[in-house]
Order: sequence, then structure tokens, then C-alpha cells
Amino acid sequence: MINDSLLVVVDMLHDFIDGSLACANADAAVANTVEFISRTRGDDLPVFFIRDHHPADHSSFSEYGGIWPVHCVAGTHGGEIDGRLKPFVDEDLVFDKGCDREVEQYSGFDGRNSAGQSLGEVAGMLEPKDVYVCGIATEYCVRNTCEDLQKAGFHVVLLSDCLAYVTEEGHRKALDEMRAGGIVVR
Ligand code: VGL
Ligand code: ZN
Repeated sequence: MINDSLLVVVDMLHDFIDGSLACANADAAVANTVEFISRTRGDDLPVFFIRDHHPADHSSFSEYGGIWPVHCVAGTHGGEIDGRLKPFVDEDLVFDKGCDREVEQYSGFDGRNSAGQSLGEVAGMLEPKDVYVCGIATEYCVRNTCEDLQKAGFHVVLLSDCLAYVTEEGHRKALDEMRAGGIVVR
């Protein structure tokens, strides 16, 4: 039974699942996340969604000097939350990041909702006992989001069967390092 907690779903977006940056284990991660939410919803679990949300000429794209293929361009299918999760989306709890072309932003902590509030700010108002985190990719946005939440004083619990990754080796290393840093991995 989970009380007074919340869930942060990081970048479960088409480009990271079945698009230009499709990650390993993404399909199972989404299915397991749906299961987790369904199981805990009776406890009034708020679900926060982070979206990588880039302009078409973002500096992280290889044609503009970055290291990634074009992905999660605002307004495209690739940038949309997976349909299986849409029933759980509350527009006030959708936080966009990476919106500024000059700035790479792996952490969802500073992502903003349409009212201009940051995830850290809104999560803080709820004073959650635990902040559950799942999403894509373990080594990048999930890790940065977890570490920023932890730095801000939240107790972070990472859901290991609800993660997808660029490489399995990178995923395992990131989990080990997060665990060593005091993030609960379960
Ligand atoms: C991410 C690469 C580029 C992520 C975002 O969500 O982990 N990775 N942009
Ligand atoms: Zn990105």
C-alpha cells in the first residue's frame, strides 16, 4: 500500500519507444508502468509526466552539433506520451524540458508545466513520503531526474522493471551508481 507518494514517469514518448531513439526494454517498461499505476491508483497516486520537448533545430541533434538523432520534436507523434499511459495524464502534471534550442536538459526536475511551474516546485507542495521514478532512458534522463530529486531532499525509489535504456551495460552501471548514492532501486 502506497500512501502520500507520487510517481514521476520520465520520457515515455514514442521516439524513445518505437521511434528514432527507440530504447531497449521500452515496451515492457511501459506495460509494467501501466500495471504499477493501476495497482496503486486506489491510493490516489499522483502521476507526473516528463516530456523531452525539443524545437526542430535543437542543439542536441547531430545535424546541429549534438550527439542524438532528431527526436521528440514538439508537436510531433514522436514526442507524444505512449497511448497506454494517456488515461493517466493530468495536463497540469505534464512537465516539458529541452525546450530551449541552446540547452540540453536531461533532468526533468526543472521541467515546466503549461502554467510555468517546475516539477520540483509542484512535487514539493505535495510533500510526498516517497517519489517513485520510472521511464527512459536509465542512463540519461532517468538518472539526472533521480539525482536532482534526491538533492532537493526527496526520498527516491526507482522502479527497476519500469526502465528502458540505450545500452544494457550503461543501464546496469547507472543503477549501481544510483544505489551507491542512496537511491532505492526496487
Ligand atoms: C534523453 C537522449 C536525448 C532521455 C533525452 O530522455 O534520456 N536521452 N534526450
Ligand atoms: Zn532529448
